[in-house]
Amino acid sequence: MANLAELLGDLDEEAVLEAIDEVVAANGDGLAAVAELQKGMDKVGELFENGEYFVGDLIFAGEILTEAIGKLKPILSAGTGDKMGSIVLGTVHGDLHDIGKNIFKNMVEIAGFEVYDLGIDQSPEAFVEKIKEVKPVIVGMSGVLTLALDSMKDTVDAIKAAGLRDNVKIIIGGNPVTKEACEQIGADAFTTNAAEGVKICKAWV
Ligand code: B12
Repeated sequence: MANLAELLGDLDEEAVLEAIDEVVAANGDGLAAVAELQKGMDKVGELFENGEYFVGDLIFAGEILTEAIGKLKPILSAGTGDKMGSIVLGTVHGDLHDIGKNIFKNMVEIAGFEVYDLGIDQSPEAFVEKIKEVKPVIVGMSGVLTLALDSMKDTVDAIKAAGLRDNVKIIIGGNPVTKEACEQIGADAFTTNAAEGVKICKAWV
């Protein structure tokens, strides 16, 4: 059987999209394919750390992953039935990175959540307005710059000031988040792994 992780690691777009059908047919559902794609992203990350891949390769890997997940979505959501709940998600103010946010978005949508994606560089006010509008169960904040941690704290403070803090669970993600940062920011959970983030959200609803 085609090795999806290896193909994604090699950035072979066409082969990844072809192999998905094969992996789905062999396993009966799309879950094995998602696991393989995650492994492939780990490989891309390792090659980047080793200096073999560059930023452009990371971006391309993110694009292949988005396409692959798009192809898997109808298969994965077929048995999901009702929506699990809604999530307001965004990359916080000052930060333009969104590859990790988009991976989490895709994975949590597959798990059955409805995601309102604000996009990148989102102010605390933008989060507050969207929370008022759609009344989500969960708020997800993403950021990879060190300064994103300050923006995350400002956003939680704005949510508190608007009197909305008790209505939502807050999860933060992105490379710089830690347990200590999570406590200082006042979020309910943190993770540097999208799959773990999905598990946490599922446990909340
Ligand atoms: C790709 C990249 C870019 C791309 C971004 C493209 C895009 N559309 O996102 C481009 C080239 C545009 C870019 C720009 C810049 N970058 Co940059 N970038 C990176 C790089 C190489 C990878 C980041 C990434 O995508 N990682 C892969 C993803 C999958 O990982 P992740 O984000 O952690 O996400 C995972 C989890 O954390 C989780 N997750 C993420 N979000 C969320 C949210 C929730 C709710 C949950 C549950 C989970 C979750 O799910 C993901 C999958 O498991 C990093 C270096 C590195 N090794 O991290 C530098 C890095 C982040 N960049 C850096 C810098 C400095 C910049 C620039 C300022 C460069 C410049 N001088 O112009 C600008 C920033 C502009 C700005 N204001 O944001 C620095 C940050 C330094 C710092 N400590 O603040 C880094 C660390 C590079 C470095 N070593 O110096 N960058």
